[in-house]
Amino acid sequence: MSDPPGDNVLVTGALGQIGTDLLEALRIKHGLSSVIASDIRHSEGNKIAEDGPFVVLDVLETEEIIRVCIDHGVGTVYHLAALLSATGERDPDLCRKVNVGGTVSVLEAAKECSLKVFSPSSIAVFGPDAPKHALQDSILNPTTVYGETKVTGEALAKDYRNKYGVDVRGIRYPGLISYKAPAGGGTTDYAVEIFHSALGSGHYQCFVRPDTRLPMLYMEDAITATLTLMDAPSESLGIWKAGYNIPCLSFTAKELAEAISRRIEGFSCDYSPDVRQRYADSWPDSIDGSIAHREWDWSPNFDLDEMVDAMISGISRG
Ligand code: NAD
Ligand code: AKB
Repeated sequence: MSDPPGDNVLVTGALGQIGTDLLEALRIKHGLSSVIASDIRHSEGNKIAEDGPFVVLDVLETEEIIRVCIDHGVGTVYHLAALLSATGERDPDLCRKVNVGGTVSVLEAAKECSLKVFSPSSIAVFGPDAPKHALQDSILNPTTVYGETKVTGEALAKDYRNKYGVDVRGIRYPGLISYKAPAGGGTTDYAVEIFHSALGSGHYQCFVRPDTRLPMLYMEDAITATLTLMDAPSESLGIWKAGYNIPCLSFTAKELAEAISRRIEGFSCDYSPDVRQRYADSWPDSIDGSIAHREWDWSPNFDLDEMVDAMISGISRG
């Protein structure tokens, strides 16, 4: 493989929930001008993206990705552009197009320019036939189109590694909880929205049942996991490097609401499940992240109470 165009970093889908936090962390780590944010949308209003280089980039345009990488001396791509589960199930064709097509474009650019790639997967790779505590090698039979695109993404990553030597790494992120950007149209969005409602009106109408238990993680932990994986020496990573289960939290919607009630007097939550309940029910309650822990030595810092405290103080600070 040839040398990459440079050492800079490109983030696709940078205006989204993860991109907003990851961009900030990458700019602290590598320097403001070394990290190029990109999205199909313009950056107006996103303070973090506007602070450094930004390009409008559709991930379906392979030649454009290659041009940006050459022009900006990029060596590593964090590929976050995608449609999440709720939005994806509303428009399955677009979900396949963006999630699978976008990943192919980024991997083609990586092959062409010798780029290292981070391409996230999701706990949505699992379906109802996986154990409720899903292991790294549990069966992948998702019943959502979004989940199918994530299984395909992991398979593509393995294929580009085996055939072309592209270094692609990924994490099966659980539901991520953060306050710097809104959640982007997923099933786990209730775990973010509930905080804004609690601090705003004092009431939240939750779109899943109170006993809905899912794997979750505070965003700061997800960012350190991502950077730790990308910094890990290649030889320490085994066959799962395209989609690691990671150690994370697991709690029900009711447990989350109760943790918030203990901190915000008068907060109330009622439950009115919609179609997203079906997606949540098809996913595991928790995942086993012991392989990730062993291979690249990572575990979360925030438990449920610490996450709730951090969210309330983050939103309250504005
Ligand atoms: P998000 O929806 O908040 O952000 C995605 C971004 O992609 C948006 O800013 C959107 O404008 C952009 N985008 C959409 N189509 C595009 C295109 N054609 N070209 C360029 N940009 C495009 O999503 P997120 O929560 O930041 O998720 C990022 C990645 O992490 C996705 O692959 C998602 O599946 C995965 N993930 C997220 C979570 C979570 O809880 N946030 C959990 C598991 C996996
Ligand atoms: C979603 O709910 O779609 C995402 C995910 C778990 O992949 N947060």
